[in-house]
Amino acid sequence: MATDINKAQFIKDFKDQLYEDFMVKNSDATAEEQFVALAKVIKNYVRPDWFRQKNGIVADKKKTAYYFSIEFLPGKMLQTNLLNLGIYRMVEAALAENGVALNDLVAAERDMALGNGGLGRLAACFMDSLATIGAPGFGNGIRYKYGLFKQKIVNGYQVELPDAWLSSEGNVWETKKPHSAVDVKIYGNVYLEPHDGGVLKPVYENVKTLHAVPYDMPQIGFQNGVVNNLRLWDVEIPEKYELDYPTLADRRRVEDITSVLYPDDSSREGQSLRLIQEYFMVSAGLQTIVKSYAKMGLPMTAIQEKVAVHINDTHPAMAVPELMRILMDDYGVKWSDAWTSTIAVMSYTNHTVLSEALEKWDAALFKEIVPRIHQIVGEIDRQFVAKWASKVDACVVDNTRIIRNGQIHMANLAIIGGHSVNGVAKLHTELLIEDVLKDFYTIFPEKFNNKTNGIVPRRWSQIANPKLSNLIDDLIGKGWRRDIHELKKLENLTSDTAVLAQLDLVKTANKQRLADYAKKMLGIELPVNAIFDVQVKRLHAYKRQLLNVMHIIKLYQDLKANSELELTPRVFIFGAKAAPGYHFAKSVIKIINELAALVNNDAEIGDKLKVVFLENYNVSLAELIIPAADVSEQISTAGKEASGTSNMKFMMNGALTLATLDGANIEIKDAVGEDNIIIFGMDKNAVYDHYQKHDYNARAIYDNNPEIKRVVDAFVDGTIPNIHYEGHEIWDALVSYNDEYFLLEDFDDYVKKQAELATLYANDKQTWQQKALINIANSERFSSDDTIELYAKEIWEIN
Ligand code: 26V
Repeated sequence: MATDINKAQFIKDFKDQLYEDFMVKNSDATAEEQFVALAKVIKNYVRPDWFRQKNGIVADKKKTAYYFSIEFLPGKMLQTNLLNLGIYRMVEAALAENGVALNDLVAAERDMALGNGGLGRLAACFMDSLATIGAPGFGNGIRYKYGLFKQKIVNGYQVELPDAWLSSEGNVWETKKPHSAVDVKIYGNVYLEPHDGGVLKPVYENVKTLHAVPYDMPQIGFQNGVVNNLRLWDVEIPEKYELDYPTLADRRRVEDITSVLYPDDSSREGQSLRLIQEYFMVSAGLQTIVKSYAKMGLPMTAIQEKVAVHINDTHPAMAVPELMRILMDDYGVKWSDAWTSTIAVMSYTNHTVLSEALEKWDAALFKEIVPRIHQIVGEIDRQFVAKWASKVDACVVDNTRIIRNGQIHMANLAIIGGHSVNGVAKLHTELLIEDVLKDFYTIFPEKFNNKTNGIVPRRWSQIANPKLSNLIDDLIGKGWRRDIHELKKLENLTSDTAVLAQLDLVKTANKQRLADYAKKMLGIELPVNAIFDVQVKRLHAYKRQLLNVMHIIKLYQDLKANSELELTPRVFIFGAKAAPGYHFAKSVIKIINELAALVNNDAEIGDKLKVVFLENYNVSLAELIIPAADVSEQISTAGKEASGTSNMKFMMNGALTLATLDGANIEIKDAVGEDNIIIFGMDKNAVYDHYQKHDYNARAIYDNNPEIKRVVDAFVDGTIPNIHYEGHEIWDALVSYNDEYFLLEDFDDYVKKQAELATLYANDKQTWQQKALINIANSERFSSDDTIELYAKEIWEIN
């Protein structure tokens, strides 16, 4: 075990590795070289456990869960790996004795950003938790050459640059496994040919073959000797398939398959690419899984006893027909048996209620790219309709079938082809049942269940917030580092004024750490006595960054009207990437930056208000920002945010949540009690009421509420410079197009609750810290270890 390694042995291993890789002495090595050497030493330490877990699956015939996801967003791995191996302190000390600061090596690692937001970050938390609870659970995804774009802000605008995260040698944590490569067939024609005994076998013509090569990354459990595997697929063109791709352009198109996450799908070309990505990942993963199951020597019709496949959002939903294909075409299983097995193997998580994010494919395109899969989907759809047409209303069948109006509905495929559908927070699951997937619920009520999201506590406390962690050690001992539920003990200390004062000191130190970063990046001085009010998440209209902006405009206008106004100093911090094609979201970024320039440079405003937009929000930046927050902004329109997970990270780090009753905010409220969270605005019923009655009238609010009018007009009246175009776009969205996300209706309550919390912060810091402590204590409820335990037991039935 790695925990047995002592300092002397470690330093020898480290120096040998530096010598082997770079022929350099430690004293001459760069931080990058030292990082690579350290990572390789760690990989050597875990290799025996990693190997045992991978081989144990066949040898011990263990049931294994495979988590299929188009996104994985782990961020950096060095600290997590050291911590989980139980050698963090030893390595840190040993390196220090040799003149190396571990933090410099941490800084040298690139973020692995193969994801866009909550979906990918959740997958990364789950990988850690699966290993930590000791469950055999392997990840399956794509090894993108470029991560999500790197965001730069130029003249206030978002500019997207490629994120070339892989060094010339690749990713140090991965191991390429060429001998485990498999072939994936796309395009061409398929027809079925009768064979002996009436069996139909597919004959392929003119197909193109993609060679899928896996790269494996160890997923280390927390101090338990378990190392799971995250397998990411890359594409290659071996000599034997060269003729499939005669021109350079052909070869480039193949390379594109593992080039970027979510390629622009505004053209048919782009759509093809996305569809090929999805099939590539699903087919390569499933072929491997079935092959390894076959080695167990058990009947193919019992595969569900050893294999669970999870479809994370709809992108891997082709796993359903692909497993059918492999079982029937490659292993001769008959349709009815293959179907029984497939349903038992597959399960699906829905991560959004937004209809534009529920994937649909043009059936003709689907048929062109994956003709055999198209046939199988057609047959699944035909049998589904035949079975249910006589049992339920025609419109129920119409709303739930897979192929409709020339489109293939991927969520429908995942639901029909699996045994479990889950939402990611209580309200979200209710909405799936009552609204979004209502017709499915009438057919398959037994498939529906809730699994509220969680976060991996180690990264979001011990790693992100060492100062708070040390304080917690002093207060309740170190047991919480292993068992997060021990955080509950902190509730006994909420009236200890000395503890509250210490908590305040820790928060201030974390704010200073962030202020130093802002100074370095933006040259701006942030006053750490101010409230740090933070909103970090993907930029989307439903998340309502714009509501936050409107509040800032109001404060600015109030101060300009009366410079004597008593106002608790406030720093508003934003971090957000906008999808490259999402025009509105990009306009909001521009407006935030122009508002920041206006406010920050106004001498009259001084330190009372500061606004910063920190570019390139990613996991590492989250680890810096979240511990520094006093206020966590979770202000989506009720009913729209499936769960949210940064809300959980903020509470774990002692921020107070300012929230609508949406997603997991509701469960946070249940955990901390109404007095320790600030709730505002319409609830889901109020929102749905407007939908039903069609009675929302943004123009009337604008006309009748002078304060709102003043704020909204600031977008177009020159108050904020340089936003002529964007300002009108926003004004129109709010007034002319009737404010789809109800900002105007929620504005007054939001402003009121903001003012109340500011007063509390200014007048009664002790009560504030008391609430913060209650939040930290109760964040134990949101550990992804517990969430994944429920997936393991209730969905995958693995040990
Ligand atoms: C993605 C996109 C991308 C392009 C612009 C439109 C759009 C709209 C929605 C989405 C959602 C993708 C799925 C997703 O990331 N959902 C998030 O999943 C988290 C983990 O369950 C959850 O905490 C978040 O609430 C949910 O938004």
